[in-house]
Amino acid sequence: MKGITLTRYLIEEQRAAAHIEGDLRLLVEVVARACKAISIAIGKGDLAGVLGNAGTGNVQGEAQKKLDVISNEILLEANEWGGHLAAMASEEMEKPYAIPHRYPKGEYLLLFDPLDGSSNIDVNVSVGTIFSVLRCPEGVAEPGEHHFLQPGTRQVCAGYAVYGPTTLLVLTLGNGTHCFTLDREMGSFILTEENLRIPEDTREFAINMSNQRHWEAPVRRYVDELLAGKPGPRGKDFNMRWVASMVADVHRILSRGGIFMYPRDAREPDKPGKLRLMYEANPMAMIVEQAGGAATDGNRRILDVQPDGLHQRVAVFLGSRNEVQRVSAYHGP
Ligand code: P6P
Repeated sequence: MKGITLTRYLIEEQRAAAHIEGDLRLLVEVVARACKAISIAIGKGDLAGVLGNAGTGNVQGEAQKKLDVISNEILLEANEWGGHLAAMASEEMEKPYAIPHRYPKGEYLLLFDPLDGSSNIDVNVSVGTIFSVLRCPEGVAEPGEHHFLQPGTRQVCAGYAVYGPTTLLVLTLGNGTHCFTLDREMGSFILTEENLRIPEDTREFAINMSNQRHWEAPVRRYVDELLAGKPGPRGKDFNMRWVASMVADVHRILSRGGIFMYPRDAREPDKPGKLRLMYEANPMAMIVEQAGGAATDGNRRILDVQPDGLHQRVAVFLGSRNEVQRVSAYHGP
């Protein structure tokens, strides 16, 4: 398995399963190349003056980091000319990005959170890029926002790059979840783990405990039972991790199991949660399910949610299947 580059993996997948049309292979390679460029930009940090706030806000009303803007531009510039996309959508942009008329269009829609967890960037904690790929509906030359509003089950590809001690690319094309490590000397992503599997049970949970008083009853019950440990109803002790960078928390869960939770809470009762469905929850849910895990919003499978807005938010419970099923069961029918 060692030494297989992303390019070779995609060519062999295309030959074996033919479920990867040529343009999808090109799309994945272009996104991977953009993630390499983002990794390099992040790695320079203060030396390149790319830390700190950009002095602008995004559609979410969040202050943009300089690297949020830089990462978004890297992904747009890398993908707009290749002829594989009909349009793009980003957490950093209110409306979809139309492919300039000077370039050919393709059949895919690319959605991304260019730099997830960017509040961590200034304190040198792992951050990442999350992306999701949908098909553009037949015959649509100028896709609008509504053409993106497809349930997560329609994704043909999902992945993330995590910029940590190493830069990793985790990818699914619907045929398992696989991990590639960036060989910085070669400049290539090398297949380092094929068919990742999330253990069905775990002793580790990830949630921002400071919000505990704002949670709904089922989440409070579930977490209280975890905290009660061996003497409590679960009969075993649990450990907790919270990086506050979804990509880092999800990658740990893919690597050794766990449950990640960002429930809705009373701080903003009109919002169903903090995380965004289209370019955070959906791609992560596909990646996790392809690795044998589960992902719900407490009541429904995340991938089944019919979107009604490009930037809509959703509650997220994902990871080890038996734990996700338990906390979802506490939410009732
Ligand atoms: P909190 C990062 O801002 C993010 O969108 C996710 O990556 C992360 O899981 C979550 O928000 C952290 O939120 O409220 O704990 O800072």
